[in-house]
Amino acid sequence: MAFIDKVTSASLNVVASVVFCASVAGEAAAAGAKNWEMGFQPAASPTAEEIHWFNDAILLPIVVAIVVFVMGLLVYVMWRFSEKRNPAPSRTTHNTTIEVLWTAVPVMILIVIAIPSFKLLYFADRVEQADMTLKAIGHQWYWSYQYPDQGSFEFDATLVAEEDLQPGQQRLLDTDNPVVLPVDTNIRLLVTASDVLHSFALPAMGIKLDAVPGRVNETWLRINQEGTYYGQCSELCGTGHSYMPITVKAVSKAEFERWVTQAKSEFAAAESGDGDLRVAEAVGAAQPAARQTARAGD
Ligand SMILES: [Cu+2]
Repeated sequence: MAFIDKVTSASLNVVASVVFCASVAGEAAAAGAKNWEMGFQPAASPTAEEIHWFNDAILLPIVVAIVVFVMGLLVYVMWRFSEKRNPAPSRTTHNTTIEVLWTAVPVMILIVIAIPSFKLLYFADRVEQADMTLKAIGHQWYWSYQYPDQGSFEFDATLVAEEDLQPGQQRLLDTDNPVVLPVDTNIRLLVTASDVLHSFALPAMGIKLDAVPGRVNETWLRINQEGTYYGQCSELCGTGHSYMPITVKAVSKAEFERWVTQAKSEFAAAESGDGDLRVAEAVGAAQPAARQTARAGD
């Protein structure tokens, strides 16, 4: 008995230390991607948690089973029907049973994948009760952000150049004005673009949403841990495509309120020269000119 007790307590210790290491690693890794990372970044929002579950519980087992089955068949066929064992091959070309099977079984596998997949799509689509809204606008080549519920201030977030990087900042991932968001808050995320297609991608939140000019796409996030999270534009949008990263600083609610107060005054000056209005005016001005040109050509 004593031996069994020792073994049990030893194995419990191992389990406990593995769990502890995993949770510590999870905490450290929450702040963005790591070198040589193979899997997903640790999930920092409910959508990302659901995506990880979908991958680990549904997709991976199915993929592994298919690979093992097909590899097994191949090995068996190579062995059983080699020239040595099967010198006079059969001339069979059709087999109804097996043809029905290899059509019906993949269809059933796709249905098994589709049901949780659709559930997940609807889960990520929008949140019932949003506590605040963040609007991200893609430009060539930076993102700008609006906080309509906090006084509607807006700012641009541009890449920190390599020579300006501060200690702890990541090359090609840190921006001069990180998006500050509160943890444990349902945040509605609206995404659009001002010029060409961009895509707002934030792996730790399970978000990848197209930014389409003239259209607003919606999703949501609820960050469950303070830290810095990184994302990138994920739609080829021109030569500066890789230079428009997304830096999110998740802070406590109290810290967020402090930041809002400071950001309102900081970005108010920038807001007085309304960039969007100027674009609208320029577009409006260009249209009559284009029509006149067309008429002149008639
Ligand atoms: Cu882009």
